[in-house]
Formats: sequence, structure tokens, C-alpha cells
Amino acid sequence: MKARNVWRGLCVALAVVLGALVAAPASSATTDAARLAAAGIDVGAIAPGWSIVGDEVWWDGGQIRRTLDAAADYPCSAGWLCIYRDANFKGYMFVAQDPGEYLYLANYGFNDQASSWINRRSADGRWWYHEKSQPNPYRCVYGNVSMGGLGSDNDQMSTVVLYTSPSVC
Ligand SMILES: [Ca+2]
Repeated sequence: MKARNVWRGLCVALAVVLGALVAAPASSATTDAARLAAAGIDVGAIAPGWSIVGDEVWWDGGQIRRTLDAAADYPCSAGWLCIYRDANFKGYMFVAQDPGEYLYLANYGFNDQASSWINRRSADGRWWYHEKSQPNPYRCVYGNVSMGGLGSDNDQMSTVVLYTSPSVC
């Protein structure tokens, strides 16, 4: 091999490496928005104050979370209400554990998506078809109960509340 060709090859390789180094530090804002978009979340529609932690979007310091990987098999941890996009606890997961607040799922990229849920809190919860409007059918989310399919309620969940009592429903 000619020495000149080797030198030319090294220069090309160096240029590629330098190019990668210059291109690498894309702004994290751009990266975060792209990750949200890839997970079907409209960054302009969700509640402010979010941050990406691992493969989850967090609000309220992690009291409310929405996952970013539809293919992952997310377990539901004790103390949380876990709502899944797909039946049988698959797909994107929305979780919350803090009682009292009305959680409007459009704020978390999860409106009209729920197809199964697990309540690993001892207290009840409740969910509604709409954020506001009449009639607004609602369903109970009993403490320590799960539902692997929602039947005619599939993809209807828009508002969720967690209670502190196990006897609300
Ligand atoms: Ca669904």
C-alpha cells in the first residue's frame, strides 16, 4: 500500500471523528422534545415543569410519571396507581401516587389511551370519561385491584383522582 494512500485514509478518519465531536452536543431541549415526540407526546400540550428522568417523563418531582418506551414491560410498584396504554399492563405507563389532585391525562400525554390498570395503593381512586362535561361517566379504581382490559371503557379515561380512603367506591 502506498504511504500516501494510508495518510489520506487517516486524514479522512480524523475528519469523521472531528465531525462527530462537533455534531454531538445537540441541545438537550431538542433531544428531550424529540424523545417526547417519538413517544407520542405533544410537547406543546403537556403540563409545564416536566423533566425526563431515565425513560420516564416526570412532573411534581416524580409524583406523576409517564413512560417513554412502548415496548418495555413496566412493573407497577407498591404504593402507585399504574395505568397502561395497552391491555394486560403493556405499552406506555402513566403512574401517580399523590392523592387529592384531579389529574387531567391530556396534561401528561395520556388522554383517551388507558386500556388496563393496576392499583397498588390500598386506597380507592376514580376516573372519568371527560375533563368536564355532562354526562361524564366515571368508574372506580378499587384499592389493591387490577383490570387487564376495560371493555367498552377502553380508551376513554381523561381524568383521574386518587383518594386516601379504601371505602370511597
Ligand atoms: Ca389504549
